[in-house]
Order: sequence, then C-alpha cells, then structure tokens
Amino acid sequence: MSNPKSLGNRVGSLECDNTTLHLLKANDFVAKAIRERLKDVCVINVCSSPGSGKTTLMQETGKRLASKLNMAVLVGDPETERDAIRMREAGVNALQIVTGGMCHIEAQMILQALDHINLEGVDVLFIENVGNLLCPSAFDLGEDYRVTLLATTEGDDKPKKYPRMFLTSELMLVSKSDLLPYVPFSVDAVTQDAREVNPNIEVQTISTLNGEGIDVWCEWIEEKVKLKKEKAALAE
Ligand SMILES: Nc1nc2c(ncn2[C@@H]2O[C@H](COP(=O)(O)OP(=O)(O)O)[C@@H](O)[C@H]2O)c(=O)[nH]1
Ligand SMILES: [Mg+2]
Repeated sequence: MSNPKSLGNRVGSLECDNTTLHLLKANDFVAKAIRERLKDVCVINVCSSPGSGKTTLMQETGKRLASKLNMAVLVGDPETERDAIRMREAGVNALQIVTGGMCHIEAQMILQALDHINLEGVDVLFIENVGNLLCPSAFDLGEDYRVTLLATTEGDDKPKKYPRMFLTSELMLVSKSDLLPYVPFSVDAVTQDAREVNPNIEVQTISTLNGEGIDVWCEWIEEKVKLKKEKAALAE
C-alpha cells in the first residue's frame, strides 16, 4: 500500500486466491496519475462538515498569501457554483466541481478538472471537498496533505465518531475559535480525542473572523509548499 489514504478504497475488495482484486482500486490509480502530473504543486485536500468555514478560510488564505504564493482552488459541492463565485470575488483562482448530489469528490473528478483550471505557476492547489466527515475520508485525491476543519459549534466529541477522517488527516483545524467563549467546547478535549485516533495529527486553532491562528496556518502552508518544491527538485 503506497499511500495510507488508499486504505479507504479497500472497501468492497474481493479475495481471489493469493491475490486481491480491489474493486475500488481505480480511484487509487487515478490519484497516482494526479501525483505524477502535479509533481511541483503542493495539493491540500480540505475536508469538514458543511458550514465549518472551509470556503471562508480559502478566501482569507488567498488574500493573506497573495503576495507570497500562487494559489488555486477546486471546490466540490453537490449543487451550485456559489463557493467558486465567492472565492473568485475574493481574487482566488477557483473552479467549481458540481458532483450532482454525490457526497464526496473522487480522483477522476479532480483529474478532469485539471484540464479546466489554469495551473501555470501555481504553487499550492487546494481541494475544498464536499461538506461531509464520512465519505470524503475514503477517497485519495492525489493530495500531499489532508486538512480537516472542526468548528467549535460542532462539539468536541467528533473525532472518535468519524475516526477515518481524522486518521487520514495530517492537520486538524479547530475553526471558529472566536465562538469559544459562547459554546461548550474544549480544545484540549478535541485534541485528545483526535490524537487517540491519530497520534500524529497536528492541531491548530483558527478564526477567520478575528484572525486568530491565520498566520500559523499560512506559515504551515508555506512550509509544505517549500517541502514539495524541494522534493520535486530532488526528483529531477
Ligand atoms: N464565527 C465565525 N463564523 C465563521 C468563521 N468562518 C466562517 N464562518 C461562518 O460560517 C458559515 C459557513 O462558512 P463557509 O465558509 O461557507 O463554510 P463551508 O461550508 O465549510 O465552506 C458562514 O456564515 C461564515 O461566515 C469563523 O471563523 N468564525
Ligand atoms: Mg464551502
């Protein structure tokens, strides 16, 4: 197994003598093709429930990083182009993927979308996944990193309820931290819950409303972009 995220695609595998036929293996195959195509672009898959603040974060990140990095976003929703419009209004190069009711993005959708977005000079490509803590966790989109937002309004007990999402994420962003004084939510408790699922998960606390944590988040992105470029240079 080359990528731990492909674990999710083993659902439905069919044992066959000494070999295993993976019925959903096609997604992994396409994810690999995406990685080969985007060798020097850092790809970050952003997941969460609907309304946790993904699009607002993409808008804010675009503004903050505009002078430092070239960023693009592929954004998935079951219907409407609202999020891509919001991002373009914030000056972010964004393309909407309408899944037609599907609860997640699959690698094939990303591969097709790559032909319709200008990635010339792009350093970081975000994928804003469909709002859902379940299905998106099972689909590797060829990303380098998976980041999951969990808003303070969602409750600090969610990581263990939706373990695969947090198991396959490198970073959990506790969003809407400006609401912490008003909601029963403990950052320590959610961190512990997430780390019992995935001891390696990083945790950052952010608010796009008052700006808390946005600098740390942007530094994290810059560091990951640098690492990807170094990796690409070594492979040349
Ligand atoms: N209080 C607060 N509200 C936020 C924050 N970020 C986003 N929101 C609000 O949360 C709602 C959902 O945000 P959106 O970015 O559309 O979430 P998405 O569905 O995950 O893309 C909107 O009304 C935002 O204005 C934040 O940091 N603090
Ligand atoms: Mg959104």
